[in-house]
Amino acid sequence: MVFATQNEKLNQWMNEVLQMVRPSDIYLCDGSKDEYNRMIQLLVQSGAAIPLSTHPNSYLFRSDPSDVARVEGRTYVSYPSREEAGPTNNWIDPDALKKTMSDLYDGCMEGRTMYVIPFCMGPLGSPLAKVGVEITDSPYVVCNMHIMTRVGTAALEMLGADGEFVPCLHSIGVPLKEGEEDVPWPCAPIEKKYISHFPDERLIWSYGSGYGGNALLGKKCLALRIASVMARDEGWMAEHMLILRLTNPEGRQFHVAAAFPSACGKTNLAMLTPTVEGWKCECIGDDIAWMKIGDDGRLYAINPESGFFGVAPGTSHESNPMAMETLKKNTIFTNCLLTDEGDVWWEGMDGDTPAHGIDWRGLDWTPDCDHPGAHPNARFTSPAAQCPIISPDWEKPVGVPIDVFIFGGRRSTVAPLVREAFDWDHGVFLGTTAGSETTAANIGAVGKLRWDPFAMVPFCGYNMGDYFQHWLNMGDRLGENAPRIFYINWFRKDGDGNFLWPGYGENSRVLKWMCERVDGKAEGRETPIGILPKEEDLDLSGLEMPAENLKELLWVDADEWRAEVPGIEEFFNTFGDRLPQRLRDQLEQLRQRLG
Ligand code: O2Y
Ligand code: MN
Repeated sequence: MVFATQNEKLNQWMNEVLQMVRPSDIYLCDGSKDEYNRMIQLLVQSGAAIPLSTHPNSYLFRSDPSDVARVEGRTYVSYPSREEAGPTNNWIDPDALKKTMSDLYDGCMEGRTMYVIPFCMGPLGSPLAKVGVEITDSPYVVCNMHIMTRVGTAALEMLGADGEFVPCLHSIGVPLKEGEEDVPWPCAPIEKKYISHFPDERLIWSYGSGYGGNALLGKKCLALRIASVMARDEGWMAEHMLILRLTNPEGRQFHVAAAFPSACGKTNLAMLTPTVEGWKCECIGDDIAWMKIGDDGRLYAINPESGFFGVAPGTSHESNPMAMETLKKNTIFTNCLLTDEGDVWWEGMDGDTPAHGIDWRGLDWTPDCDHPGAHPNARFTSPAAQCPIISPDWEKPVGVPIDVFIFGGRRSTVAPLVREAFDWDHGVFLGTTAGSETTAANIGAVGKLRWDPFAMVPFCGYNMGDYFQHWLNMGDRLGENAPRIFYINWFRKDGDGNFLWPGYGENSRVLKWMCERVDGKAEGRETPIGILPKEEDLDLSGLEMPAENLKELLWVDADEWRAEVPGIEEFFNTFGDRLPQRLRDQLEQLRQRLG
């Protein structure tokens, strides 16, 4: 081996991988700026990265058209028994999966450099932080990991001689034969892609994709799928949640953690610009929260990431001005349109649509093309520290104390704007029954309800029935210190198909009501499905909204809710006897309250 670290276990693993993948070179990342710049220059020279004229130190990448998003169908959670993975995960027996993947990994880095990326998830030195080491043959992954995690020497120091780390093996799966020319985005065909998790071993093996969550293994693979298992075993929580801080005009701080299925505006809420007078919002994280009970009995949250991997289309100064500021420099763009001025553009951005550009596939594009210029899952990777409203405490090692949990989903009917759970068990019931209607962005029928408990279906590393029980257990331990739980729906529509609620910054009005509930200042109104604000409880000052809209937003129709119950029951039955009895009891209580 060319180098060794202080950590014998790491040395041994690197050696094993080295023998298997047989790279032409090996490089240990130190995490420095200089390293990032050298790597980017390499990518510019190879034609994979395009420097932008308009954003300092920022680059555009175009992926292979077959490699544009997380591939849930090729993502596996591998335990000796299928039951452990549960009904929401793809499963293959670990021996069989390892055999298949070992054959693929055999010589897969020939002609390429094997990069070793030590990284830390969570602020360095935090009691909640975890170390991972990703081995990859993709310099694009190295650059993205630099932004999304704390890479390099500091992570190795944290690991020390006998610290534990999560081994994350990644290959794009395209060895380069001598003299063979590379392509800008090498990757394997779909049937050879595997995003595999071996939770019993705390091990990740990813093959064939260079994109996002398939390849930046600290994010969904480690910080959610593997971490959710660690959290269950160690008594903490790894959740698919943004974290934000609200400060009221009197200076009292409230910390909120919120989980939504995709396409519900999670990044926008994480960087909210409040419209409600005197309230301030700070961002702590936009995607993942790790939470542990502190010495005072409260639940403390950290953001394990150090960057945002945000979806570009739809991001604008109207929907998310803070994200637009964040991505002005030091940003990697993937699959956006390149304008003739050397800028990036995507559908839903403010301003004029460019008359001409080069689309995400590298082809000439004009507005009359029948396809978008940017891929709908085009991304920006930006340092979180660049967000103008990043909280000064976003890297506080102990985290921030959570007051409020929010779950939500996209429903055009039935679900009101906001409701509060009666208690913890009812809140867990609301999280379990979270779901969204499918939109044109999903595959399949539009408008069909898709269950996504806690927005964790693609990310829970074990049987979700047990995961629900873990939530109940955490509530038992938190007791009176448990955060209050709310459920929102920003997306209710009127009979003509128009959204009833303006959304974006106006969502601060709903958050204000939640904080007032925590503060004991807002009374609310009991309904069979939870506690709703009375119409006068919501601060709508300065907002022009017809009275009938507000009525409809807060309307609870018992008949409509009774019609929901069989669907919930059917969904619950998919978990068999792993579904906690306490959740069946909640369903029964709902049925009774509805009469
Ligand atoms: O397509 C991908 O690989 C990205 S998915 C993603 C990225 C950032 C935050 N959340 C998600 C998600 O799928 O929840
Ligand atoms: Mn996410």
